[in-house]
Amino acid sequence: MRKLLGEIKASSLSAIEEAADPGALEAVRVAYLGKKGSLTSVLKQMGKLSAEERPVIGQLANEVRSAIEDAIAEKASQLSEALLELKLKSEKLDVTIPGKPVNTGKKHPMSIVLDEVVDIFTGMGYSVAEGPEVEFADYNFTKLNTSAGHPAREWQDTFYFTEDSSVLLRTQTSPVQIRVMETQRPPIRVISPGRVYRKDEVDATHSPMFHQVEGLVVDKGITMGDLKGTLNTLVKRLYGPDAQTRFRPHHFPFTEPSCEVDFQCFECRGQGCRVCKGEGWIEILGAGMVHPKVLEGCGIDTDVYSGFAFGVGLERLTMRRFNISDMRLLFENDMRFLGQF
Ligand code: 2U9
Repeated sequence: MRKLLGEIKASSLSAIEEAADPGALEAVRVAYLGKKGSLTSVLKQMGKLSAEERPVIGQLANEVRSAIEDAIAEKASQLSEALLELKLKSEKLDVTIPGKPVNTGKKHPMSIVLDEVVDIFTGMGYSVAEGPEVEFADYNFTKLNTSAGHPAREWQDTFYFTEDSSVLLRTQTSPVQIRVMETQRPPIRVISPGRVYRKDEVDATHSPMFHQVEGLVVDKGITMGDLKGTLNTLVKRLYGPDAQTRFRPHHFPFTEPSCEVDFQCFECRGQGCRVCKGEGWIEILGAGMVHPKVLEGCGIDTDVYSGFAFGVGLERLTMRRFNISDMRLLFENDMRFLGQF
């Protein structure tokens, strides 16, 4: 048995030495130390030995077991080191390679301008009001002094949902302000940005969907002077302190008196050029004093209160701000265009 143990030791140690990978090493361990391993079967026969031989052979067997276990542990650590070495070599990392550029998004030019407009008006104490894009004709037209039969209510101008023309896609954000006046008492200072819809063919200056920013102030003693001061502030903050404005009489059903506001052409300073089509002035928004019928319809006493309102197309504001000649560029989402802002 002593001889057998010696052979087991010698053959196991050489098998361990030859194991090329962790799998092979485990196979060697099972072959010698496993339940049916050669050392284990020798130990099982210890009972057959005489009382004198048993402790001697037992000690020898334990020494052989320890030697095998130590050799396996040593080999395992050698193999894992070699494996790590191999991995490090094959996965060599070049920290000097420049990183891949990360594409960060940018604000859409209309968002840039809208954020500026919101900033300008919230700075003057206004809040921002929003409302539904699917509206009642009552709110979009009737309450804005635009009664049945008015040309703006024609089927060829407005997207209606119902045969009786009572539900539509809003053509302006004014209904939002009607709701504000119905639920809040003056003083009122709101702007209402949002999408609006009109049956227009797409071209360089028209789209069936566009964005408006409307504003409304209702308080005691509000005059056309407040309106002019407010819109001058808006235009100068957007287009620079030198921007000049011009107020022309106009007509809207919901304001009386009404006006259109132009600002002096930035290209020719009023001389007339290609940008302003020889006019010297560029139309930018519409405005006026809120019609007394509109105020009364919302339960506001016109003996005590008056108000002004204005409306502006955000696309037009953006096109003027960045000198963009075609509205379609704002909707096409071409990154070569949008990346410039
Ligand atoms: C209430 C009462 C009155 C909003 C106004 C305009 C004049 C105007 C146009 C600008 C270009 C529409 O986007 S556009 O096509 N808007 O000219 N809008 S006054 O008047 C209101 C709003 C709310 C309760």
